[in-house]
Amino acid sequence: MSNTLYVATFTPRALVTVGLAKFLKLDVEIVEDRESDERYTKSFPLDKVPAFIGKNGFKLTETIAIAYYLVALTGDEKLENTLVGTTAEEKANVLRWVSFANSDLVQQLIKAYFPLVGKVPYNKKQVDAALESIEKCAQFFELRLKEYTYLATENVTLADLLSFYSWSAVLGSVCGAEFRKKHPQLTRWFNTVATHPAAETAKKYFKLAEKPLEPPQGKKKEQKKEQKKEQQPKKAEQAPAPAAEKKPKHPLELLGKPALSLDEWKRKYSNEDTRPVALPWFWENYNPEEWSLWKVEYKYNDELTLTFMSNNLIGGFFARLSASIKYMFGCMVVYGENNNNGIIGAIMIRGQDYAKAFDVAPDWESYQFTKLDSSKPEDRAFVDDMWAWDKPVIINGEPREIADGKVLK
Ligand SMILES: N[C@@H](CCC(=O)N[C@@H](CS)C(=O)NCC(=O)O)C(=O)O
Repeated sequence: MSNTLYVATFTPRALVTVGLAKFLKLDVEIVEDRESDERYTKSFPLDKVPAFIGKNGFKLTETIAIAYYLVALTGDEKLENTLVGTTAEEKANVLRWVSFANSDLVQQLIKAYFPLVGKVPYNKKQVDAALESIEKCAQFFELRLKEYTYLATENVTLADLLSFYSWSAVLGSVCGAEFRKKHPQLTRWFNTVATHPAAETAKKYFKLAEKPLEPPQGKKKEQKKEQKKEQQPKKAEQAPAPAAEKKPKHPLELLGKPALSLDEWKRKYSNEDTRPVALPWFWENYNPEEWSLWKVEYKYNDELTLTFMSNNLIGGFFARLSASIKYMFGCMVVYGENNNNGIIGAIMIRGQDYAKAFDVAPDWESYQFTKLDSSKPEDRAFVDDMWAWDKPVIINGEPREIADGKVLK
C-alpha cells in the first residue's frame, strides 16, 4: 500500500502538501473524493484536509505537521536541512513563517473569501476587516523581503513554500493587480518562488486575479437580469404553452404574487451588511399577511454528535426543500460543540400554512415548527439573530455559541 494524502482543490493548505509530495518524489496517492473513502471517514472524524495515512498506517492531520513529515520521509538529510533550516534559529524562523502563513494569513483569507463567494452570509464590515488584516500580513512580508531574498534563510524553505501557496490563493481571489503593485517586495518574492518546482501545483490551481472578488450577486448581475427581461417578448406576445406541458402548480403558487419580492430580499441579504442594512429593509417591507415566520427546531438534538455532521444534516434538509425554495427564505444554525449541540433556525414562508412549504422534504417531520409573531420584539429579535447569525443563541436561558449554519435561499 502507498502513502495516501486526502486533499481538496482550491485550498492552499491541502495543495501545498500535494506540491511537496510531488517535488519530493514520494510515493503518495492523492485522494480528492474523500467522502466516499471509508478509510478516511473512519480515521478523520473532523473531516479536514489535508490528512495523511502512511504506508505503515501512521495517521496525521495538520498541514504543517504533514509538510514536515513529508520532508522527513525522503530520508535526505541535506535536503531536509535546506527546507527546514539547520541551526536552532533557522529552524525556529522557518516554523515561524510557516505558522504565520498557515494560520494568520489563511484564516483571514477564509474570512474574506467565503462571504465574497456567498458561502456564508455577506457582511461588509467583516470582509473589510479581513482584507485589512491581509494588508497587514503583506506589510509584514514586505518588511522582511525588503532586505532578504527569502523568508527564513538564504534558500527556499518550507516557509517560502507554504507562504507561496497561501498567497497564491489570496492573489487569485480577494486581492488583485492593485494590491500586487502596492507590495513590490512581496510580488518580487512571489514571482521568484513561483519558479521552484514545488510551486507547480499552486500554479495549476490558482491564477493571479486582475480584479479582486466582488460581493456576491453584485449589481452587475442584477442589471444583466433586467436587460434579459427587457429582451424577452411581453406576455401578450408569447405563444401560449401547450396544455400538456403545464406542470402542476405548487400549492403556494395559488396565493399569487406578494408585495415583498423574495428575490429582492434574497439579493439584499446577500449583498448588504446583514444587521445595519438588510434586516431593517426586511422589517420595513415584511407583511405578515403575505408571509409567516417560523422557529424551526430539530427534534432529536440528543442524537447529534459532531457539529459538522449536524451542519450536513441542515444541508440535506435544505436540499430536499428545493421544490419549495421559491416560497421560502431562512437560516438554520448549529449551536454548541461536538457531542453537545443542537439545530435551530428561523424560516419565512409564503402564506400561513407551514406544511405546504415544508412537506416536500421527506424529513420535515424531524423538525418542530413554532409560529413567530412579528409584532413581538422578542420574536423579531430571534429572527434577526438567526439571520445575522453573529452572536450566541439563547437555549433554555443559556447562551450557546453558534458553531456553523446554512442559509436557505
Ligand atoms: N489546522 C488545520 C486546518 C485544516 C482545515 O481547516 N482545512 C479546511 C480546508 S483549508 C477543510 O478541510 N475544510 C473542509 C471543511 O471544513 O469541511 C490545518 O492546518 O491543516
